[in-house]
Amino acid sequence: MTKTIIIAAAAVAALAGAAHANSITNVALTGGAGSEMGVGQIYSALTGISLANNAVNQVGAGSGSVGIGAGTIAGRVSDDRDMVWRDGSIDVGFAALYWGNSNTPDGNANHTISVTQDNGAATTLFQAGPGHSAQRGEIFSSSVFPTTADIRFSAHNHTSGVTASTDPLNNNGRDRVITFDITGLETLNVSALGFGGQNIDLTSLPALGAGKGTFLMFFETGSDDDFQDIVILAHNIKNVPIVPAPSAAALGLLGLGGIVARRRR
Ligand SMILES: [Ca+2]
Ligand SMILES: [Ca+2]
Ligand SMILES: [Ca+2]
Repeated sequence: MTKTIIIAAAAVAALAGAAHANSITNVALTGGAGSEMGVGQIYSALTGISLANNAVNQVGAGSGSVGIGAGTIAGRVSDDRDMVWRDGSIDVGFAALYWGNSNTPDGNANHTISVTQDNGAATTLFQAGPGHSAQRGEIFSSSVFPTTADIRFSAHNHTSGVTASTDPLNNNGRDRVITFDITGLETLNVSALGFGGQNIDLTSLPALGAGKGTFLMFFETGSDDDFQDIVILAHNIKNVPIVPAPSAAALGLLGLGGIVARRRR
C-alpha cells in the first residue's frame, strides 16, 4: 500500500513539474508595425529600464533595478504564468496605451478590457479608444473579487472583432498576451512615451497583499503579433502557473496505482 501511494505521488509530482516549465510566446513583429513603437521601446519608456525590442522574447527580459533603494524588477514572466490569476483584488486598470495603424498611443480601435471569475460572465474593467474618454495613464477604480476565484483577462478589439484573452481557449489556442512583472517599480513614466499623458505613482496605489504583485500586460488584438495593441496595468494580483490537463498517460499511471492499491487491500 505504501509503495502504491509513492507511485501515485510521483505521477502527480511529474505533472506539477511540467506546469512550471518556462515558456515564451514570441513577439513576431518586435519593432511594431510601420512606425509603431515596439514592446521593448514602450516598456523602456514606461519603466526606465532599458529593453531592446529584439530582446523581449525571453523570461526575465526587462529585469533590473531602478531608482535609489528600489528593488529588482523581475521583468517578463513565463507564458505559463500569465493566463490564470488569483487572490484577486485587481486594484487598477490602465487605459489608453495602444497602437493602431499609426504611432500614437491613442490608437484607432476601441477596446473593452474585462475579467472573468472562474470562467464566469465577463466584468468590464474599462473601455478605451477613440470612442471613449479614457486618458493615457488613467487609473480606474478597483474591482474586488473573492480570493478563491481564478481570474482571466480579455481585451476585445471592437474593430477587428477579435477577443484577446489569457485563456488558452482563444481561437486556434493562441496566446494573445505577454506580461512583465514590475513589482517594486515606483513610477510608470507614461509621459516618456512622448505623447503626453499622466505618469502613474505606483507607490500611491493600495499596498500589495502578501504574494501579490504589479504587472504590465501587452495584448495582441489584431493579427500582426506586435503585442502592443493595448497595454494595461494590473495591480495587487497574483499570477499562478496553469495546471495542464492530466495527460492520458499520467491518468493511466494513476489508474494503475489505484488498481494495485485495490489488489493489496
Ligand atoms: Ca501569455
Ligand atoms: Ca497587433
Ligand atoms: Ca500594433
